[in-house]
Amino acid sequence: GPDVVTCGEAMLLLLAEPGVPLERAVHFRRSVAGAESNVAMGLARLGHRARWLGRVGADPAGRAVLRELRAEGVDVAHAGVDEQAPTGLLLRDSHPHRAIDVQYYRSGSAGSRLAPEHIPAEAVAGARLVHISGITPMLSPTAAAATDRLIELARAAGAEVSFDPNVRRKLGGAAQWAQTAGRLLREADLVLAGEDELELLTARSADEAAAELLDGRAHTVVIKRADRSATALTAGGRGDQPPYPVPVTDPVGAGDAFAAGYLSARLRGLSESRALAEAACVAALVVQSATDTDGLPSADGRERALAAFEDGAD
Ligand code: KDG
Repeated sequence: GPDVVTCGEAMLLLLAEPGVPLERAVHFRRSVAGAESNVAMGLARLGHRARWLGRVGADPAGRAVLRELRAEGVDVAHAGVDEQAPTGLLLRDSHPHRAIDVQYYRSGSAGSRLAPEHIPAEAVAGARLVHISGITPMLSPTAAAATDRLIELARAAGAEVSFDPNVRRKLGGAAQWAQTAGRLLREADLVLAGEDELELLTARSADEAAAELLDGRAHTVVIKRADRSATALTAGGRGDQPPYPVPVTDPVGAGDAFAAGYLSARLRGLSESRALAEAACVAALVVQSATDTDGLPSADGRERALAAFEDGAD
């Protein structure tokens, strides 16, 4: 079985040629988007057994998504096909110095029709970690119920639950995010969240939110900041990680890469400070290339990059 299970909506990504606004773009590159499938891909590249759960349509886009995930070594044995609804589509452009224009074509998609009955217990059996994001429960009430079922199954399997809110304002208003993803924050053993996300979801400062979560179920809260630094808070104290200075080509996917880097280190039993360094390293590699996933390193690539970053810091 897999070490890690993720669950969400994977979409076909059409990425406009660099620097060209979406409505002017002529050439598009086809790739796969989806925060949770990105994390699965990141972990698979780093050598872990990662499974993605979710639904695609019975269409060419769905077959392309599953083929790409499979080719990356992601286990899609329990991914499903919806005969009645299309695969979600994401159109975006890419520019290092302005906000990226993201257009979703996903309402009523196969992925958003995910429901609890699509998550069989055997899909989670044996997993050490289940990673979820706030996107999935925002897609539909049935997808929210599927997320709850996954958490129940994780508990039954003795797996840890990690959670990244992944707030995307196009998917709902602040109140809806606070309600839906706010609840999941309190269900997670490990939280990886943006400072602004913690503020939005809890109406408190990120430090106050983290302290409350640590008083509850969470053993670790990692706060990611706009300046790309990160802080891990645990019962034992705090650790800070500066960002590795790299030129940013395409920032999308940085959070997923950070999660994959961090979770990989924790799965390997490494220290909190090493996990933060690996997370920052994997994120720094992803933002230097196009798409959400092109720059995701192998374990060897991560080691070489970390060594180079540490050299550069001397
Ligand atoms: O984290 C990157 C994601 O935002 C992207 O892949 C698309 O999952 C996605 C979403 O819902 O925005």
